[in-house]
Amino acid sequence: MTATTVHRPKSLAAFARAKALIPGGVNSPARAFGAVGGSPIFIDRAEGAYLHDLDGNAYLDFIGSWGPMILGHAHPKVRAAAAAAMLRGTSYGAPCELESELAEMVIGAVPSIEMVRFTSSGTEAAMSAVRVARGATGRDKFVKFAGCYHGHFDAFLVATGSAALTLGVPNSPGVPAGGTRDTLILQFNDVQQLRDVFAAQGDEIAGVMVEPVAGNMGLIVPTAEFRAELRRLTRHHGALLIYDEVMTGFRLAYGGAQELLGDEPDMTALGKIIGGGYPVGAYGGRADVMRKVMPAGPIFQAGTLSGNPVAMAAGVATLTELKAAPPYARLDAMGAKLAAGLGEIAAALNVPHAINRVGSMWTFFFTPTPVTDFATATTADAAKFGRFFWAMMDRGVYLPCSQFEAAFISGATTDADIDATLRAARESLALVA
Ligand code: KE4
Repeated sequence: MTATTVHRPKSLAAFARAKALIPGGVNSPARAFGAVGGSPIFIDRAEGAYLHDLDGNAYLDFIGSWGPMILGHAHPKVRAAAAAAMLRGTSYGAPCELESELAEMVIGAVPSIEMVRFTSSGTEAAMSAVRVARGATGRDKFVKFAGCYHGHFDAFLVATGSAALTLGVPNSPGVPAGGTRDTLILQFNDVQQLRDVFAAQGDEIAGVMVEPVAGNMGLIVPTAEFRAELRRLTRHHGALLIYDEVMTGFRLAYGGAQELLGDEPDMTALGKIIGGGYPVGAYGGRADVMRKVMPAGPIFQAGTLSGNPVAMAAGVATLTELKAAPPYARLDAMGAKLAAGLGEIAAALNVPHAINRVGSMWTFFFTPTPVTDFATATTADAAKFGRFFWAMMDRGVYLPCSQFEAAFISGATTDADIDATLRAARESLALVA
């Protein structure tokens, strides 16, 4: 049963058709609306800040394809670049200059990246970065944080243990115990636990992978102390610090979260925005480390469509636009207005809430508890979020379909859109209060 009051027969029929063909009717679980109930809405087209479904409904889009669409959908310059590239062929299986053009832009933008390798997804980028850290250090163990998501690589798919350090155990069938044996799960923002782990095992740890601003348990901001200790301890013990900026890269600043925060990891994983809506991931970092990647070095990694010319062209067009007309100040101002407005509305309605935001990334948590890590994030009332999600959807506002995801404001969003969102939120929060 879903809380929607709008009948969307064409989406329902499309979902029924898809479920007979594709597991769960979707090609990525996050889209199935499992966390909010009901059936996913099938999209007919997207333009600017809006999605349009098969039943003719329009929605102000706060997912933006889970981050990539910072310029808005179907941006004319991105569309034109991809179309022009397609006229020259869609995939060569051989190098082309567009790969170097996007590489130069990424290296020029991201402080920690001296050399970069493109992949076709963020998962490939993150998993390759871990393989490189292991190959470069000769060590097997690596650290991730409960609630951070780095894609579906076996070693990342581990249950989050108790508050104390736990060796990861798989939380998906098909992942052998050995696949996660060397994954250490810690708590985001827990400085003491980090110190304890490195004191005990620091010289066995190949790397630490972290979302420098977490977006996959809802938005959570790292403390300066946590980030400083991550850098100090990894450097002291010869482990590589890997920032997973698949979501935050080119989102929070042109140089990503690391530019905004003034941090310099050893490696960075990227994705989403750098493809402008096409499948692109990337990992990069210190030249001495990246030169160990095959064929320059012995660490293997490959991909048929890595560096695809059409995707590279879309990425170049996207980053060119972001550099020529940086949207970050306006995105931050709209984010601030939205967060303040939501807070005022929720307070007036006595709805317990916590709002976390950095720039254009934000999450409204249905909990009175400040959300600083996975444990506090999971105090949120996910069922209430599901009712809020559908109330907003029925008012033409498309939020991420889970309490534990970040929302994204796009550069195509206007102040009038933010005002309309606040009007919809006032009605929706009153309904679910
Ligand atoms: P992809 O393999 O989905 O391109 O990237 C994996 C990934 C890696 N690192 C971070 C920080 C990420 O956020 C992601 C993917 N993000 C999810 C949304 N939370 C993608 C949505 C989906 O899985 O469909």
